[in-house]
Order: sequence, then structure tokens, then C-alpha cells
Amino acid sequence: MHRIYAISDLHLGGMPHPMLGSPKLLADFLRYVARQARARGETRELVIHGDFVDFLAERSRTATSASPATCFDAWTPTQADALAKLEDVIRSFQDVFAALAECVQHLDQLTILLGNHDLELALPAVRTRFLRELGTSPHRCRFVVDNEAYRVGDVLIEHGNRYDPWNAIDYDGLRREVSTASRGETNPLPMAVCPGSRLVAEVVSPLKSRYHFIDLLKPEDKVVTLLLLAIEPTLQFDLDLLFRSAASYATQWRHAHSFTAARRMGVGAEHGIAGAADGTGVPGSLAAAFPEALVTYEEQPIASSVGWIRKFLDDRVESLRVLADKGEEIPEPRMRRLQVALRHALVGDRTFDLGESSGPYAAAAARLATQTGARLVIMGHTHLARAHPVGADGAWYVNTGTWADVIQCDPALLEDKNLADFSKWVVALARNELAGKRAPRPCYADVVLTDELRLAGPGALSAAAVLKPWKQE
Ligand SMILES: [Mn+2]
Repeated sequence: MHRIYAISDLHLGGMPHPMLGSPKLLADFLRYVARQARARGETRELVIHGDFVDFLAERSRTATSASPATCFDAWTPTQADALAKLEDVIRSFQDVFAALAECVQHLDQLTILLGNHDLELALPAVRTRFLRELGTSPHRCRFVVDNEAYRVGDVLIEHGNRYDPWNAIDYDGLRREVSTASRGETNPLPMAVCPGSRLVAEVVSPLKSRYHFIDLLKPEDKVVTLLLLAIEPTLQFDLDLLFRSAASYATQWRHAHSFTAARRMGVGAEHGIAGAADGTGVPGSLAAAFPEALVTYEEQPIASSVGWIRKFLDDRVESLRVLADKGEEIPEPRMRRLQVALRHALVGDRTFDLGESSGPYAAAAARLATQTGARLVIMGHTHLARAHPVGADGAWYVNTGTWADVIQCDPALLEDKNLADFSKWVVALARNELAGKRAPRPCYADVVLTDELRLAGPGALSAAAVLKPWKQE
């Protein structure tokens, strides 16, 4: 029998306000896995399927400019810089690494898949340092860094960002980065950085010193963009440019990598990135609150270096934080906009991309099950834990959520009629009064396979059996 524990979206990094607000919970879980008694002949594996170390949340090593928009890297420019970031993360989360090292001693295998916040883990020197910290070797720790879906018999595991047009990774470019880094060469054709990573590096991370909760809003896509605009209009996002460059990135990615091949083989574009990257497909209530998002943008190639932000963090009165600090009234139309945007970002109403209960991710899981015969598809990325059947033939989709904190908001506050209470809650949030507003909800997948790597028996899956909340013992 083979037992898989799978966790994702740990987001180690980003001191002094880390997304992983309760590292002890994670360390306790890893020690629990280490201590668990084994059945006779049982082999055991821990899979961490993406967004383990958050390189996007770590400050740039090369930033010389005082502008907050250049203090973070959407992709760390050198291997030495990535290594320096990893050293800082190891130092900041010593107990988690110690617990993982202990856990690894009791595992037959540790498997690390990349997400979209930890691409630097693919770099050879970073992997070597990581293995040294865990006291293990490449023989017992497998890194999947080439976008292959990770398959163990009936189970297929991936991070899930492939189905998110803002966060799909240019894996051919990453392969060149790894190849040249392994030889001390410079990559002649740098990897294309996805719009989601640019949004984090250029907007979300720099905003975090003002709003400590800001990087808990996930995933970084068009909904979060609209929300950021409502929180901080002084950003003066060039929404048109931002959405157009996201659409352009997705189109180029399709053409450059999978889409052309898919067309030659006579299959549709949905085999690559799913959903639209531009302002189309935004749900009605959100579109009504943000009429500028309704525009459909023409696809044109746009240089990835073009700035989206015309003005960053101007301390004029519009800033939610400035108004909150002064105790000034926030105009009702603005509060309404914020309420609508938060409703979509927090309640996880992401059904607008493909019309499915979990949006593009569950739809992709159903397709993967049909295409590969997998019975269980496990993803992360959305930070929304899910476990339900998908497709017609009884396959399951599980999303392991996140170990980072999530924003806790009473759904009643997001109703139109409760705007006054919502305003109070938002003002406190903007002032970083976060007690009771952010908390962890960690989950892990626990999958038992037969020696033949099959799920035991038909109908053996249930949400409670596969996806478990982690509670402090
Ligand atoms: Mn992710």
C-alpha cells in the first residue's frame, strides 16, 4: 500500500508580515506525518504541490531605486539572488524546515512540484541548498520542474495555475533559465514573466507595508486587480493596459508553446490555458461596479516591460488607509464598489470562466480525468479547499487550499443591506487591525492507494476521507 499526503500553498516568506501566519501549525503537521504508524509494507510519500517558498514575497537583492514598485522581483534575476532569498526564508522559518527534515527521514519520498510563486526552486543551486537543509538527497526528493503533471497510479497532481491565464508559466523559458544557470551562462532569451507575478511584484508586495492583509487575496487575476483598484485608487492602474497585456501574454503563450501544437493535432485551445485573461467574462455585478472592466481589448503584442502604473502610492485623500487614519467618511459609491469586489474575491465566486462550480479548475480536473484515466485530480493555487466529484465517470477533484492565512469575513457583511457594518470592517482592515479577520484554515489530502497504485474500491472516495482539515493536536 502507498500513502500520499499532499499539501500546497505554504507561502514561506514575506517577513515581517508573512502570509504563513501560523508556521507552528505546519511544523506540527509535518511532525505528525513523521510519527504516524505505518501499516505493514506501506510506503509513504509527501507531495508539496506548489507555492512552497514564496520568492515573490521576498525583497529584491538588486533594487537600487527608492520606488516601492521595484523592490520586488517577478522573477529573481540571478541564481545567487535566489539563493540569498532562500537563505532568508530558511532563517525565518527554521522550525518548519527542521520539522520537514524530520518528516523526510520517515518518508520513502518527498515530491516537490512548482507553483507560480516558487519557480526559483527549479534553479540547480537552490535545489542543492534546499536538499542540504533537509539532510536528504535527490534520490529521496524529486523535483518536478518541467510542467509534467505528477502521476501516481490513479492520482494526478498539479498546482493548477496552468488553468489561470494570468499565472500560466512559460515553462520553455524556465527550462532555458535552468539550463543556462547550470552552466554559469546567461540566458539569451529570458523567460516571459506572467502578468500575475508582475501584479504581485509591482503592486501587491509593495502595498503590503501599508495593508498587511493585501497578499492574502488570491489568485492574482482580474478580480483581484479590480479589488486593488477599489482599495487604492491612487495607484491609478492603467486597467486597459494591464488587461490588454494579460490577454496578450496568454495569447502569445498559447501560440508559442502548446496552442500551435494543439492546433496541428486538431484539438482546441482549451487544452492550454483556460478562460479569458482580459476584462471579458467578469460577472455581471462586478462589471456593473467597474464599468471600465467591461471593455473587450484587442489582442496586440505588448512588451512585458510596459508600465501599468502611472502613479504609485500617492498619499492624497483617496487612499483608503489615509481616510481611515483621519477618521474621514468613505464615500458610499466607493464602499459599494469595494463590497462587490470583495464579495467576488472572498466568497470564491469564480464560476464566470467556465460556468462550473469551481470554475476553470474543476473543469480542467474533469477533462484530465477523461483524458488520462486518473480517478483523483489534486490541485492547489486558488487557496479555496474543495472536494467533490467531477465529470460523468465518478472522478474526483480535490483542492488542498492553503496553509497561509485567509481573510475571514462574515458573509452577511458582504450583503448590500449591511453596508454600514461592512464599512466598519473594511476601515479596521485598512488600519491593519487584523485580529479575527485573518486566520489559517489548513487542509491536507490523505490518499491511500493499493500496491498497484489504485484507489481502494469504487466509490471509496468521500470528501471527508480525502481532504482533511489540520487541527492542532
Ligand atoms: Mn499559486
